Parts: sequence; structure tokens; C-alpha cells
Amino acid sequence: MSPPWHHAWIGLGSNLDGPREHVERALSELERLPLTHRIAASRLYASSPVGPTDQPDYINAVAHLETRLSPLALLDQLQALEQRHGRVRGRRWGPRTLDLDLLLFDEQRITLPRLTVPHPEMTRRAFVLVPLFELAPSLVLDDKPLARLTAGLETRDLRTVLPQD
Ligand code: A4P
Ligand code: MG
Repeated sequence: MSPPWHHAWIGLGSNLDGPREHVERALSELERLPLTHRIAASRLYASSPVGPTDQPDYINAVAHLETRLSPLALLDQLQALEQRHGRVRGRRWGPRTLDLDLLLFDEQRITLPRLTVPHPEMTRRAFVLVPLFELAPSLVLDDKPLARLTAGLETRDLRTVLPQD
């Protein structure tokens, strides 16, 4: 029997070496992961760095996938994709060519040494919740509607990146 389909939500971020190209390329690469198809991708958003401020602005987006991979197999694929984009792991929250975070996997709560889902920082980050809200306005996280969580965040700094930019 083949494994069931799962819904997975991926946060993409980049602030080095042509961030917009890294994110756009990664969005199409996500579509081609094994046992996976991409249902939707948000617009691209630019924002100042959260964490260390001595680094360039970020481009972020969120993708909605349907996959037959397990959470850890999907994480392996995401990390391999980061590597193919020349990701060098430096300091926590430091600059990167491509960061792929597994935000949500169905409604599962996962606490493993390599993987925490939902992603622990996501509800504090406008650059995650705003693009996620674009794709899933009726989503509820921990009994809290995404609309309410998003309304409580500072979003002034978040700029959509227009196609003709
Ligand atoms: N890991 C555990 N759970 C997960 C998960 N749900 N998804 C583990 C992905 N990985 C997960 O990650 C470190 C380890 O976390 C991995 O080996 C994996 O097994 P990492 O990507 O190497 O390290 P990191 O990204 O530096 O740490 P972290 O905490 O993931 O950083 P974030 O949360 O990704 O923050 N500002 C703006 N405006 N936009 C951004 O995108 N990003 C960051 C990085 C900081 N500031 C930002 C942005
Ligand atoms: Mg990360």
C-alpha cells in the first residue's frame, strides 16, 4: 500500500547572492521533490533581518506542498536543496543563501532532535505568518486563528516584491 498524502507548509528565506533568484528557483525545485507536488506558493516578501541586524534584508515566501514523504524524509530533501544552493551554516539566525523551514506537517506535533514541528518561531514572525495567511486564511494554530495571530504582529516592515521589480 502506498503511503498517504500529507499537507506540508515550507517557509523559504534568503539574504545572500541574489536572494530573489534563490527563493524563486527553490519554489520550482520544491515542485520536483520526489513523491511531492506543490499546490501553491505565496508572493515574495522583503523585510529587515530578525535577529542580528548586521546582515542584508531577506526575501521570504511560503509554499504549500502535498507529499507522501515522511517528515524526516522531507527534512532530508529540504536540507539537500539548501546544500545545492551553496548554504554554509554559520551563526544562528545569520545570513544564508537559502533557508527552508518545515513549518507545518498536517496537524502533527513533532519533537525530535532534528525536527520540531510546528516550527517554534513561526508564530512570532510576520515574514512567515503573512505569506502563510495568503495561502491558508482559515488555518488555526494552537486554537488560534491565523488571522488573529497575524493581526498581533508588526507588519509595517514587510514589503511585497512585485513581479516587475
Ligand atoms: N530543525 C528543527 N526543526 C526544524 C524545522 N521545523 N524545519 C533543525 C527545519 N529545520 C528544523 O537549522 C538548524 C537545525 O534545525 C537543522 O539542522 C534542523 O535539523 P538551520 O537552518 O541550520 O539553522 P538556522 O536557520 O540558523 O536556525 P533556525 O533557528 O532555523 O533559524 P531560522 O528560524 O530559520 O531563522 N529575518 C527575516 N526577515 N527573514 C528570515 O527568513 N531568517 C532567520 C533564520 C533569521 N532572521 C530572518 C530570517
Ligand atoms: Mg532554518
